[in-house]
This record gives sequence, C-alpha cells and structure tokens, in this order.
Amino acid sequence: MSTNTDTDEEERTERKDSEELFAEHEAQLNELLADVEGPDAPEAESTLPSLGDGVTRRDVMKAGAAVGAVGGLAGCAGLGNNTATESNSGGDVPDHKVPPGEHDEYYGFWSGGHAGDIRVYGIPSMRQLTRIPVFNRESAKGYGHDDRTTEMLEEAGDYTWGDSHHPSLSETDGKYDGEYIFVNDKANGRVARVNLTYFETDAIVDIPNVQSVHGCCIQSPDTGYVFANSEFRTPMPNDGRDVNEPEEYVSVFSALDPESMDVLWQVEVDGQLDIVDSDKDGRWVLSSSYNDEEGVEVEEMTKDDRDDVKAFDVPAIQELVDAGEYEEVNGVPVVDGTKESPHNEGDDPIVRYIPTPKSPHCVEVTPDGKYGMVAGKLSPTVSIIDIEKLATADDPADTIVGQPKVGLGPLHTTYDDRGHAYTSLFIDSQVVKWDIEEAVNAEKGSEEPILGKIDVHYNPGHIQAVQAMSTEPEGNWLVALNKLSKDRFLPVGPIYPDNDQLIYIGNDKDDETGGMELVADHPVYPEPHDAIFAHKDKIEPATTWDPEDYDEEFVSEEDSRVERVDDSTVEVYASVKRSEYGLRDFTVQEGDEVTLTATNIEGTQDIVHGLAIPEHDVNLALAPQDTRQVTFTADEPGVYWIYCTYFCSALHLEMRSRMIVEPSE
Ligand code: RUQ
Ligand code: CUA
Repeated sequence: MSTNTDTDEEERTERKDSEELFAEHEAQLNELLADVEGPDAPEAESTLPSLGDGVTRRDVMKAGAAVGAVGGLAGCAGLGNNTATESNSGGDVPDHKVPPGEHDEYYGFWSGGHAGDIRVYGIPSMRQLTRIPVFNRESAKGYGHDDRTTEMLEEAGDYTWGDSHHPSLSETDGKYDGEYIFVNDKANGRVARVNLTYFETDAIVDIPNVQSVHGCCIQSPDTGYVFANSEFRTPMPNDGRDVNEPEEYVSVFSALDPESMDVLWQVEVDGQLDIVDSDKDGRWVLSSSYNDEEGVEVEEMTKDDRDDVKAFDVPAIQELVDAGEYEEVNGVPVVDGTKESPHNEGDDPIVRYIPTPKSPHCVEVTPDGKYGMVAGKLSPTVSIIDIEKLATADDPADTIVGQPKVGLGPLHTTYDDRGHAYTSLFIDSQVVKWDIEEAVNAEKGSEEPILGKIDVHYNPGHIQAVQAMSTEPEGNWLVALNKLSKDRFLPVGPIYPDNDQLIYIGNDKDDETGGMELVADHPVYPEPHDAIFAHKDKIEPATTWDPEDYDEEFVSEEDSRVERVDDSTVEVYASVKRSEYGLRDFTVQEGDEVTLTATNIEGTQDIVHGLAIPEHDVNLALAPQDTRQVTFTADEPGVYWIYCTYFCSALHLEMRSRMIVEPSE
C-alpha cells in the first residue's frame, strides 16, 4: 500500500495490524494509568459508580479505551448507567420546557459539521429556531441561489460543502456583543463570518497556504483578530513541490482582520496545530497540537509520548510583521515560529512550546483568563496552563501548574461561574465536574479535585455551558454534544442522529454527580461539533432589511420594468408584496440572459415572499425590504409561471406572474 518511494524506508514505521495496535495501546494505557495514579493515589470511590462483582470501573475504562484505540465504539451502554442521574432527584432544577408563546432565555449557536451550516436553538427548551447556511447552499433561504450569495460562495472556492466546527461570537470588553459569529470550514481551509443582524453569512475567506482549518477563535477581549489553525501539514506553497518530503510539510497559525476578513499574517510552527483559544487580555493565544512527530501515518503520529501546546505572543508577532521580518508566500506575510527560529531564541520567544502528554485535544481558557485547560485525549488528565506564567517561566513546562486525572478520553472543557470546570470524557461517556483551584493545589495526577461524574449517551465531543467562552459564565445550563445516540431514539436507518443532552449545573451537591442533573435528550441532524450560548439580550436581530446594507437597486412598484440592454441581455425589475409582483408578466426572447432584480417592499415583520421560476432553477427568498438579484438564461420558449414560495396571505396561491419566452426568429 505504501506508494512513497523516495523516503528512506528505514525511517518509516512499519505498518501494524490491528491486534498489535490494540496490544500496544493497552500497554501504553497501563503505563499512563500507573504513571498518573502512583502507588498511593486516592481512590475516588465516591464519584465512580460501582459495577459490583469485583468488576472495577478502571477495568471497564481500560477495555473501552483499548477498543476505542483501534476504532471501535467504546461507549458505556448498560454499564454505570446509574438511575439516580436519570431521574430528576434534586427537585430544584428549573423547568427546561418553555410554555407556548414564551421565549427561551438564551440563544445557542451550533456548528453543523459537514452539513456546513450553523443551527440556532433556544436554551433551555432546545427548540430549533432556524438554520443559517454558511458553506452549504440552502433553498429555503435562497442562499446560494441569488447572485450576491452565489458570488460569495464562488469566490471562496466554489465548493459545494464545508465542515463547520468552531463557532466563535464576537466580543467587546470580553462580553459577547452580538455582532458576528466566525466559524471555520475544516474541509477546505476557510473561515466565514455570519452577520447577526440578519443571521446571514456575509463573508467567506479561502485562506492561502492552508488545506484545512480546525481551530478557530476570536481574540479576547475585543475581537482584534480572528485566528485559524491549519490542521493538515502540507508543503508550502502546496504547488507540487516537496510532495514526497513530509518533513518539509508545515502547519500555520493564521490571523485575520475581523472587519475586512483579510488574512494579515501567518506563523509557521513545528508539529501540527489543532484547537485554539485566546487569553482574555489580547496577548497570548493557546493552540493544542498533535503529531509533533510530523508523521504522515497513524503509527508515526503517535510514536512519542509528548506533544507541545503552542502559546503565541500576538503583539510580538504583529511587531515582527510591522518590521518586515517575514517571508511572503502567496501574498501573506509568514513569520518563522519554529523551534529553531531566531525569533524564538532568548527570553521573549514569539511561540512558547509547552510539553504536555501525547495528543492533547482541546484548549479552553477559563472565563477569568487565568488558565488554559488542555484535555489529554489519549491521556486521562487535563493539563492546566497558568497564563500569567507564559511571559515569565524560564522553562515552558513550568507553566503547567496542575494536572488532575479526570477519566478516559478527555476532549473539551467548559466552565460555570463558581470556579468549576466540566470536561467531556469521550471514552467513558461521561461529563466530569472538578474544582479548578483544588486541581492547581493538588498533586499532579490526583483525582481529589473531582466533584462528580454524570453519564451521557454516548461519547461526548464538545460540551458547552452558557456564556462560558466569555468573561460572564452563567453557570446554569450545559449541553453535551454526544457523537452517538445508539438506543436513545426511534431508529431511523443506519445513519443515526447525534444526541445533544441538556444538563443542569446550577446546583453544587455532595453526591455522585456533584449536583449535575440530566434534563433532556435532543436528537440532532449530523453532525454538530461545537456550540456557543449567549443571553438573549446580547443578540439584536433585525426584523426587516435596511436597504443601505446592500448594493442592489430597491425596486418600488413604480420602478418595476423591463430593460433590454442589448440583443441578448435583458434586465427585469419587479417589486413584490402581498399578493402580487410589480410585473404581472414580462416577455423575453429565447436565449436571452435575464437579470432579475426583485424587492420585497413590505415593512411588516415576518412577511417573507419567494420568487420561483419553474424549470429555470430560480429561487429567491425575500425578507421585508430585502432586494435580491438572480441571473439566468431563458433558453426554452414557452410560458413559465412565477410563484411565491412562502405562504404569505390568503391569496398566496394566486400570487403569480408569467415569464413569456418568445421563440427566436
Ligand atoms: S474538535 S470533538 Cu473539531 Cu472541536 Cu473536539
Ligand atoms: Cu407571497 Cu406567498
């Protein structure tokens, strides 16, 4: 199977069969557990559900981990599914059901994964309010059907899909300001911006010198930059050079201007970048990282037992760029941030390389900006990075001030307003609650900071609590975005929904779950990755468009007209309102290129009209006061009924017009 002929074969790790891999991971796991547990580490009896009959929880975890390591599914279905957490025992959990006609307290913005969109939910009801198409085309909102959005999608690479992962809300002074969501496309190395006045994507950038973007975040506290991590290492530029020299491939950290969406600069690093989060003072940005081995196959990528988290000193990098200390590649200034770089010599390196246990996954900064939590993924620990120490520590390893042992497969961490962290455990299918300051004070590898664990169903990836990415966490609701739902819902064929579970975290109790209560299951369409929740007062959507916010001509009833530009080009302008189009019909010639501009002239909220032309692939969605344009060819003579796709009035069905295409000659 290996097709790589140029590389020195001796340097390459042999392919292993699954049994060998299994055994190896089992051995590694034993080592890890022995390492962090130590001979007299305390048994966290109170937090681990008993399995009875001498089966220890640890055995089950290990079995799950080993199976997980070779690609099996490692959920804990049937084991440790304790009923106490499933039946609401506390009695003081607020009702998550929102009565008819009332509003939710919070907005939730979910990334849609390879569906390419953002989904908007109300929290705590978990009712889906809308979807915002981003990297995907979507007919219900006419996105990718009118000229404006189609051109944007075409200029951003003209792909038919994207893989949206990490939505980030813009901030002012560390608080969500409701202006924008930024989100990455892992598949095609892009970042998009969603305008929250209109809940519509208004910019997409195809970032040069990167193939995939995984981590994406804004700079706190004032959205000074948007940051994007390239995950896959590639030659730079990736134009056919160095294809057989994987050691020449690179991964870069990119900074974008949030207003212009220009790519301002990039930093080349050793290893490959993963998730990214900003401190709260606009100086440091932390990136998790895996594959410091710089391998191209799984065995090579997991050879060593450490990987370096990268901490970027953003003002120092900006200074270098301003001073011209970079190489330009594909029009982007690229700064050398590798370990050997002269910029990393001396006391003030631009990138600090912080060694953590192998293949960490997330990095999430605490709401007070003190710590960055790096969940171990392949290690059962979370490494706590003290952000203040980043500027002063002689040895970057000294910035790690705590390392609680939380459970198997820790992926993501979120926070409440009372000093607690919550970490998802992919392999254990649990969420673990732990005390941050206690973890800083405890021995590394201690389980003492753990306050409780709750089973989730099954295999959580991201978890998110309300406003936990800002400086104002609310500490009440948490959602576990579980990758598998297995037996939780009516079966719907072999592709299952995910299961987003709502958990109440407002109570601190001295019980098995630390007071966490599982409140509701919610099946979700594949495949959300991450979510971010903001109080409803932070978001101020418009109810109608402001014509100042677009370039198309606002077409009133009087302005409705047909203009022939030349022999083969026609412009048609039509107003739209209940229940008529500004033109009852219009006539063009066979073969004409038609540009149709239509304005919904209504000012009434929620009166949206459509404009569809059968057999011409024309489908506009027109919110009140919005204007859209569409260009198409009238290539078959005949009569084509134009109709409205939104049920707008009692005369909705009669709301029609005709396009007459006269035969040529
Ligand atoms: S990653 S499941 Cu794309 Cu956010 Cu961690
Ligand atoms: Cu306008 Cu239906």
